[in-house]
Formats: sequence, C-alpha cells, structure tokens
Amino acid sequence: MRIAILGGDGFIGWPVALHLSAKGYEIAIIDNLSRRAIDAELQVQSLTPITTIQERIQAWQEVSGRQLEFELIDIAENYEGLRDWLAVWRPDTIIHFAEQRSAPYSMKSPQHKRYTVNNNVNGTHNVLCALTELGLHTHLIHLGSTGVYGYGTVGAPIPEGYLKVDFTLHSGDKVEKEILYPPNPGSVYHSTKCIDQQLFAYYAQNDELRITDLHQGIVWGTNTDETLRDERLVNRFDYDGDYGTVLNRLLMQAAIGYPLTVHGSGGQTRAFIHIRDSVRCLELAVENPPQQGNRVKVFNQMTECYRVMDLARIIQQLTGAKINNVPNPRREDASNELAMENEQFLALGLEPTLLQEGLLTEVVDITQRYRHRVDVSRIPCTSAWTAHIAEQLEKHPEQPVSAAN
Ligand code: NAD
Ligand code: USQ
Repeated sequence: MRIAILGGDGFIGWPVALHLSAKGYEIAIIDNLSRRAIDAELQVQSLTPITTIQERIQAWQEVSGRQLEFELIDIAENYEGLRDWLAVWRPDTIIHFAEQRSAPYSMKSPQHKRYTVNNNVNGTHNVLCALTELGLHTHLIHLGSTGVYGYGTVGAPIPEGYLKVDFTLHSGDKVEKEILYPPNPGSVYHSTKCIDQQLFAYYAQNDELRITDLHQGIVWGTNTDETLRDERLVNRFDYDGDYGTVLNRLLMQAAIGYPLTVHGSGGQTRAFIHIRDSVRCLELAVENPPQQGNRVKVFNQMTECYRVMDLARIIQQLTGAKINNVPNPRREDASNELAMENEQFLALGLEPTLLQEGLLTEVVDITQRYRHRVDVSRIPCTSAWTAHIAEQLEKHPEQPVSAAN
C-alpha cells in the first residue's frame, strides 16, 4: 500500500513515516521544509540535532534497507505540482500533517496570522480539490486538534467529533440528529483546524471523499523505536516559547534548572498523548478507513487529561525543579475542567502510554544530553494574544532566567 505523508519532515510526520515504512508500507514524504525555515526566522533550533531530510532518508535506507521518497512541494502554494505528483504516484492513503502548527506563532503579528490561515486552509483545500479533480479514491487522514472543541468547562466528556442534539420539527415531533461538535477555537491556528473540518464535511458529502480527521491532544516525548535506530534519525524537539509544547518544555526546563514556566495559576486542563501512541494511532487510522459515501470519521487522539499546574508539581517531585507562575500571554480561561471520549482508538487496540516516571525521565535525559544547544533567551513565551495583553507583558515581562545547573 502506498502512503503519502504530507509534512513528513516534521515532529510527528517523521516518526510516522519511519514506523509505517518499517511495517512494509511504501512511503513518500512531501514537505516544503517550512518548519526548518521558521527555526531560522525565530533564530532557534531543535534541542536535538536533526539532520537534513536527505541524510535522514539515507540513514533509514542504511538501517532498514527501505526506501523513502521525498518531494519538495509547497502544498498551499503549488496546486499543480501537488496534483501532478498525486496523478503519477496515486497513493492509497494520504496523511496530512503539513500545516503551521503553533498557536503562539499564529498570534505573533498580522503577517503570522495571515500566513497561518493561507498556509493551512489553502493546503488542506488543495489536497481535497486535487483528489476530486483526479477522481482518486485515496483515504485522506488529517491531523486536527482537540483545540477545535475549545477549553471551556463542559461538565461532560467531549464526544468524538459529533454531538447528539434534539431537534423540534414544525409538527412538534422531536428528532435526534448528530452535528459537528460546535467549534470554539482559542487561536488563529486553532481556527484553521475548525475551517479544515468544514471543508472535510463538504467534500465527504459532495464528492464522497473518504476522510478521517484526528483531533489530537498535545504530543509529548521525542523518540520512537524507529528514530532510536540511528542518531541521524533523531526526532525534532521544540522547546522555544513559540513551538515548544507545555509538557516537553517543563521537562526540558527542569533538566537545565530553569524555573518551570506555568502560565498564570496553571489551572488550564489539556489533553495529552505520547509520540509513540500518536504514531500507533496513525497506523490504526490507516488500517481502518471510512467507506466511500460515509461522513468524515472523527477520532479523539489523546490518552489523558492533565492540569498544567499538576504536571509542574509531578515534575517538581521528580526533579526538585522550582515553579514560576509567569504572566499568561494567551487569552484563555485561567482554569477549566476537561474530559474527552477516546473509545474508538481503544477499541481498535490502542494501549495508552500513560504519564509515567520512566518516560518523563527519558525526556529529561535527552535534554541533559543536548543542553549545550539550549538558548535560554528563547524560552519565554512572548507572543501575546491581544494588544492589551501585549501592553501588560511589556510592563511585566517573563524574563529569561539563567540555567542553574
Ligand atoms: P511540525 O511543524 O513539526 O511539522 C509540520 C511539517 O509540515 C513540517 O515539516 C513543515 O515543513 C511541513 N509543512 C507545513 N506547511 C507546509 C506546506 N504548505 N507544504 C508542505 N509542507 C508543509 O508539526 P507537528 O508537531 O509534526 O504537527 C503535525 C500536525 O499535527 C499539524 O497539523 C498539527 O496541527 C497537528 N498536531 C500537532 C500536535 C503537537 O503537539 N505537535 C498536537 C495536535 C495536532
Ligand atoms: N503553557 C504553560 N506554560 C508554557 C507553555 C504553555 O502554562 O510554558 C500553557 C498554555 O498557556 C496552554 C497550555 O499550556 O494553556 C497548552 O499550551 P501548548 O503550547 O502546550 O499547546 P497548544 O498551544 O494548545 O498547541 C499544541 C500544539 C498544536 C496542537 C495543540 C493540541 O502546538 O499543534 O493542535 O497542542 S490542543 O492543545 O489539544 O489544542
């Protein structure tokens, strides 16, 4: 089976490409390497020394004997290039990771907001449009975000994509319907995931495309069995204030003796998943496509929910780190409850990798190993959600602190 991995040079796409290649699938990676260009723009680098895409592919061939194809295509800007490549390679499945994925980056300036919308929405639409134009029956798997549901306290577990509602007809009779769960994005980035899901609903209905949308929580960890097979296969690890996600950031901060940057009181509850489970979920999604003519299949791709402050306390107990409650640059609820259904992946055989000491320590160990690559001036989150918050941050900025050990 042929699988095209759009965004296959990224944090999740790369280990997924290796895992599926190891399983015997024929893999092609499409990427415009924009994530590497953004590192240069932000003057930051992955904590781990990632090699070029060419070196990665060469290393994988040496250790596995398997070939990965690579095509440099901007899926948002180069519709014809994408379409013509698809017409020749004719993948059975496309996994679409190729979006600008940082909420803080998407809020930095008008230019960053516009780039994120243009890149993510056009990219997704170009894939849908090309599949339709070519009449391909490819299964499209997209990485959405649990953030499409929003982070208000609901008082019930969030269902997987669809919400049952009662509808009262003119006659007074009641009918039950399932609608897409009402979107409630918390950033321009998260808004693009909400627009994506509307496009998917339309193309699944009108053109009978087979689509799976995976609403994924915050991914933590870094390596998988495959990326550990050779140093040149090491996965990306973002720690900076724009691309670093909370759990990996806190673990990395603990490792270098930097006080843990908890935004506000840390009452924000979020959904999490380990990178190994993320990779496994993609395998399960590939093996379980929807039928043609079905509505979009939506999974919640997460394994557990945690409050940011509780994560900081767990890490404090493990490492003795100090906790610093810094001003929150985001406009978000200071505190929320969150529960989420994830029965579908469990039913398909996912065995969740829960937060445990060994895996937390693994991330701390990776940071210790590469701590010479950390630039502490890049740790504070400086991207403010509103002009008012930006003013407040200017008066009371989160100061970079020098590392203690
Ligand atoms: P990433 O930024 O590391 O990888 C994305 C890749 O896509 C990069 O290699 C980038 O160069 C490429 N890309 C971006 N725009 C492109 C374009 N127009 N054409 C071709 N390639 C393009 O991100 P990631 O962390 O691997 O996330 C992958 C997907 O999963 C994203 O869609 C993200 O929204 C989603 N997601 C990520 C997380 C997380 O915690 N990392 C959580 C939930 C959902
Ligand atoms: N936070 C801190 N301290 C930090 C960094 C973040 O307290 O140093 C807080 C934030 O204020 C927020 C929470 O931690 O309340 C999560 O922030 P995050 O940066 O880890 O996650 P987020 O911005 O939501 O984005 C990440 C990925 C994105 C994905 C999303 C899944 O970058 O691609 O879609 O997680 S979800 O959170 O479910 O929407």
